[in-house]
This record gives sequence, C-alpha cells and structure tokens, in this order.
Amino acid sequence: MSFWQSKANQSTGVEDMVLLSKVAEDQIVENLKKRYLADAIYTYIGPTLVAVNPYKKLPYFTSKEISLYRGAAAHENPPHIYALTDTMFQHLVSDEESQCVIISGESGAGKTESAKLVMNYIAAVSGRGTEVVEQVKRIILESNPLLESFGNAKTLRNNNSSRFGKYFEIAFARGGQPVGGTISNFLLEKTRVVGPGQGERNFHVFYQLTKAASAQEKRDLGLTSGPQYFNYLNCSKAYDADGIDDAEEYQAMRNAMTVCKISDEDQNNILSILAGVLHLGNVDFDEENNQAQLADQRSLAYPAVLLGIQESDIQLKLTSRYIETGRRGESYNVPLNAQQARSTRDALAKALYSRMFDWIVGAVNNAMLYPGAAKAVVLGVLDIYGFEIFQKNGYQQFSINYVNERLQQIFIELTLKNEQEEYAAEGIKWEPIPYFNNRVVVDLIEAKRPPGIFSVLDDVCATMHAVTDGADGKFVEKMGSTIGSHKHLNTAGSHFTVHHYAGSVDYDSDGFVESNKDTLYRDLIILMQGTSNGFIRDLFPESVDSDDKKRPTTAGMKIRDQSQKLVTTLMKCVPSYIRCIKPNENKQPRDWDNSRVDHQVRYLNLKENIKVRRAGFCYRAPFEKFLRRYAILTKETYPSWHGEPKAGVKVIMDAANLGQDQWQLGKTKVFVKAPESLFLLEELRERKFDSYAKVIQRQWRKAK
Ligand code: AD9
Ligand code: MG
Repeated sequence: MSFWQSKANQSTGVEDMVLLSKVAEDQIVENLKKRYLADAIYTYIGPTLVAVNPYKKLPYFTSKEISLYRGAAAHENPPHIYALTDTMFQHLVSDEESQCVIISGESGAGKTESAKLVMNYIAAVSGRGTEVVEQVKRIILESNPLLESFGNAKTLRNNNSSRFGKYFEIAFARGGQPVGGTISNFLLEKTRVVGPGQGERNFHVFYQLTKAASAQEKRDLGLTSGPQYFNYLNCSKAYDADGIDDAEEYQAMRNAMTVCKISDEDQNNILSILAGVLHLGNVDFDEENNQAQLADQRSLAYPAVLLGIQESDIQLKLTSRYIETGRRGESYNVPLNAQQARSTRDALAKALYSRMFDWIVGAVNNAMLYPGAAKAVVLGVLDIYGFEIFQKNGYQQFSINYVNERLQQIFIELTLKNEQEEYAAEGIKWEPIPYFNNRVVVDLIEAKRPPGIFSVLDDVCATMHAVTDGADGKFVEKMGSTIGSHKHLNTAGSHFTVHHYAGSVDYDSDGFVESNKDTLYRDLIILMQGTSNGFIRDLFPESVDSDDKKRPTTAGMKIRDQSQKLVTTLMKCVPSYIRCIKPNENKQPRDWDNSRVDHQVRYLNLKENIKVRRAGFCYRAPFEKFLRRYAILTKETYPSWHGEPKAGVKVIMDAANLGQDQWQLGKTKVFVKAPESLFLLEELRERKFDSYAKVIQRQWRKAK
C-alpha cells in the first residue's frame, strides 16, 4: 500500500459527498474539514472534484501516484486530481471526444496549482515519441513559468495571483499524443502596471528583472538602482513575496522563453519594453498655468532610448493632445494639465505592457503550432480568475464577475442537462431539482433588448465625446431609467449593485466609461508607430485614419465576444469540474475558517450539486457490469446466467428486496437511487462471499 493510500485510509469523512447522511451545508463543511485536517484535500461529488487548498506541500504528487492512478477505475483509489485527469484522458483516447476541465473558486483557492497538476499529469501519461510530441510537452510545462512571470502578481489574497484568465487547449493525435496547443488569454489586469495597491506588487517580472538581471543587462537597461527606484514599483512598498524567489524565477522565465522559441533578439526587445515602462513611470509633471511641464527633463532619456523614440516626441505627446474640430479640417494641439499628462503616460505604459503580453501568448501559440500534425481531439483547461468582491469594485471586477456568471451557466446547464439527457435516453422517470438559474443575471448584463448593463454603457461611450466629467454618473442614471426596476439591479448616485449568483456586489461607476472605451489616444499610436524599434512598431498596427467612422469596439464588446466563444468551445467538450476551496484568509496550513468555507460551499452550489446527483440516481451501471458484481446474490444468476442481462438484473433486484422506488431499469443500464440501497447490495454480497467461504472451508476440512 502506498503512503498515500494508507494516509487516506486513516482519514475520516466520506470520499464522495453523495454518500453524506444528510445533505446540508453544515455537513458538507464538516466533511471537508475532517478530510482537510487529515491531509485528504480531495473529495468527490460524483464526477466533480472538490479540492481544498492545503497551503503546504503534500507528498502524494510523485511519479508513484501517477502510476497508481494511471488507467485505474475512478473509485479504486482515494479521490485525487490525477483520478479526474486520468478519466478525462481515457475518455479522450477511447471515445475520441474532446474534454475540458473548468476550474473555479475564489482568489487563492488553488485554481492555478490545480491546472498545473492536470497539465503535469497529462504530460506524464500521454503518448511519447516524435520530437514534435516532446517539444509540445516541454512548451505545455514551460509556458507556466513564462506566463506567470508576466501575468501573475502578489495581491493581498494570493502571493501568486493570476491577473489574467487562461484557457489552455492541448490537441492530441488519435493515439493520445499531444501534437499542439493553443492558449487564449482573457482580461489582463493592466491597471496593475501603473500602480499596484498598498502591500501588493506589480507583475512578478518587474522584480525578477530589477533584482536578477545580469550586471550588463542592468547597465544597458538603467536598472542598477533596484526596484525601489521606480515609481510603478515603490508606490506599493512591497518588493518581496513570501515563497517566491525572484532571482530563481528570472532564470526560469528566461529559460522558458527559449523553450517557447522566443529568439534572443526578441527577448532583448521584451526586456527593453519592461525597462522602458518602468522608466516611463518615473517621468513626472509639474503644472504651470494649467499646463503640464516635465518635472525633470532628464527623466526622458531612458524611455527614449529603450523605446526607440525621440525625447522631444515623447514630451510633446505626453503634454498635449491633437484635436480635430471636424469643421473645415481645423486641428491643433491642446495642452494637457499635469493630471491629464500623468494619465496619458499611464495609458501608454498599460498599452505597451498589455500588447507585449498578447505578443508573448502569441509566441507560445506559434511555438506549439505544427501545421501538418493530425489533430483528432482536444483537452482544455480553464483557469480564469474567480468571482471578486473588494472594498471598491470597478470595471475590472464587473468584467470578471460577468465571465464567472457565464461559467456558472455552463455548470448549471450541463450538470442538469447531462443528467436529464441520460435519463431521457434510458427512459427513466425523475424529478428535476429546482435551483437558482443565473440566466437572469447574465441577461441583465449582456442582453441587447431590453438593453443590458453593457449595452447602456456602450451607448454612453458612443454618445459622449471626450471622457466628459460626469459620463460615469450618466451611465448609472441611464441604467436607472431603463432597467432600474430589474430585481437583480439597484442604482444609487454613482454606484450600482448587481445581485450576482455568488453575492451582491456594489460597483463604483468611476472609470467605467473610460475603461470600456479602451481606446488608445491617436497621439500615442502615432508616437509608437514612429519608433525605430521594429518589434515595438508591430505592437501598434492599427490605422489612425480619422475618417474611420465605424463605431469603435469597446472593451465590453470584446469580453462578451470572448466569453461567447469560450462558452461555445466548452460546450463542444465533455466537461469536468474542479471546485477549489480556500480554507482560510491567512495563507496558512491546518487553519480552518468555518464561515469562509461555508460561504464558498454555498455559492459554488455544492449542496445542489449533491442533491442533483442524489435525486437522480447515485449509482448507475450497464446491466452486464452489474451482473458480474452481484450475480452471487441469487441461485438463479450464480454461478452463471444464460438469459438477457436485463432480466438477470431484475432477478437480483427482486431478490434483494429494495423498495420499488429505489431502482429502475433503463434501456442499457440499471439505476440505483439512494446510497443506502447500494450499501445493502454490497452487504448482501459480502455475506454471500462469507457463507461460500465457510462452505468451502468445511468441505476442505472434510476432505482432509
Ligand atoms: V487567483 O484567482 O489566480 O488569485 P488561484 O489560482 O485559485 O488564485 P493558486 O493556485 O495560485 O490560487 O494557489 C494559491 C497558493 O496556494 C499557491 O501559490 C500555493 O502556495 C498554495 N496552493 C494551492 N494549491 C496547492 C496544492 N495543491 N498544494 C500545495 C497549494 N499548495
Ligand atoms: Mg490563479
């Protein structure tokens, strides 16, 4: 018996919460707690995996466990993320059906760690062979340190918080060898680049670079004074993150770039942009007669060199804006005040960083692209940041929470749909469990007619020219007058509240209009298109033709479009779910906060999930399989049964004397309702074995 099996045997609680004696939140929380304290972090609800973050390294993720779970039946071993992954992989190969795993849970609950375990397992058990396959596997594993360096950051909730969402799709050939992959990224939190909150950090890569670049790199990039020198880093006063070694991560990140086929030249370009962004943050302004003046002319030197633009051009574009009146083609440069100049500078830093991030994701995708490879099916892993409720919630939270609403929809529709479809196909009667369908909240946010929140916002963005003072307030006002009576929405002054499935969130409308417009001022595009650095120029390919009268795409339109594509993609796959739970707010092992867990259990719908499994049937098996296991129960069926399998199952069920409502025979499968009925069958089976064993012993003794 492996360490893991013996450990899990000691643990208390039930391994599958379908077997709980009473289905209520208290019991679920208690069961998870017992198991968590016994280091058994995984528990099933039927095929769904609940994973509690242990906040410590557990010993059961070695190659030994990989062999244990490989090809094993689901309930043969203790619950494990490897078991779920193995089941997915087996289906993928044998049924040739695409699979996806949707990992949900709040910040710090363990989604990203789970996603990595899934990918490690797949890389370990999937087919070997050609150089292409080995290369794809290397990239699957190495893309993590790369994207985490650029897309993760220390927040108050998680030292390695993903500040972007990721859907990683691995393509397999018929025999189960990975032959390619695609990453789609969502909603990078670009505002972090220009000012992480108190006690938080900017993206990891900035600390890696300023602490651990080589002496030569530091000289070339102007980084010799360390992270404290830069405003974009020193504003939050946090330079280190517990459990993260920036120097080590820097080496891992550079190595990952090489594995992902990013050339040395492009790596240098990326480092220049990173340093350029940091130096840009040190360009500050004073104000004279309402007009921004550079606080220190020398601050332009590094940004100019690193970004390949003239100092005078940067100065002009950061302190003034080119305006066309539209009448007789008149145009002129309007001076900006210091506040406007700072926000223009920040807009440039955010655009550079987020476009570079997209470029890196694109580079990883290119590295995994093998045009000739015969792809059969895909396995997708969704690790997107969870529902967020902060003290102050802005556009970013609104967008994230909207995506989470859409994912919840999938969970609801597919969990119910799958069950119902199977019952329908088998001709089984059942009563669906009613529970809150969040379709109504999704519609409130995304509908076109009557307009949803995004539509109202898009209208305000289209009709108000510059970011006029008060545009955010007008947006809330307009919502109030058009959809204010919706029962999941309240508006008050500049705030509005959405009653999400996971709780009510108060949003401060400040910045909504600007964030939704998400347009980079024409001046900044022109500035960057004038760079002598070809890499940077390619990041700004858009037309600046002012005659283009098309209604511009808003950030809200992009996120709706992306979510729609994601949902369509996920719906084409057989879904699996990992529901991650955060046991405490202190990032500590063996620390259990009952009320925090209770809250998560509620909004993750775990109780309803268990009820659906139970109200349906807790156990189902093809007739042949059932016969093999329980034939021993009757003389008619044991040692052999010669009739139709279905009739044999009926003989056994009648003999076992379970209540008539406890089981049904479908077209190909038998369904057993309550776990107790299954226990009874198991007990009868044990007894039969015992009595046969006694008979055999007696005969054996007599023979002696
Ligand atoms: V966020 O929404 O991206 O902020 P995640 O992704 O849900 O969040 P993450 O996977 O980053 O959380 O986990 C947070 C931390 O918990 C990790 O950095 C680990 O220190 C710790 N963790 C999570 N899962 C495990 C695990 N299976 N074993 C050990 C873990 N530690
Ligand atoms: Mg994460």
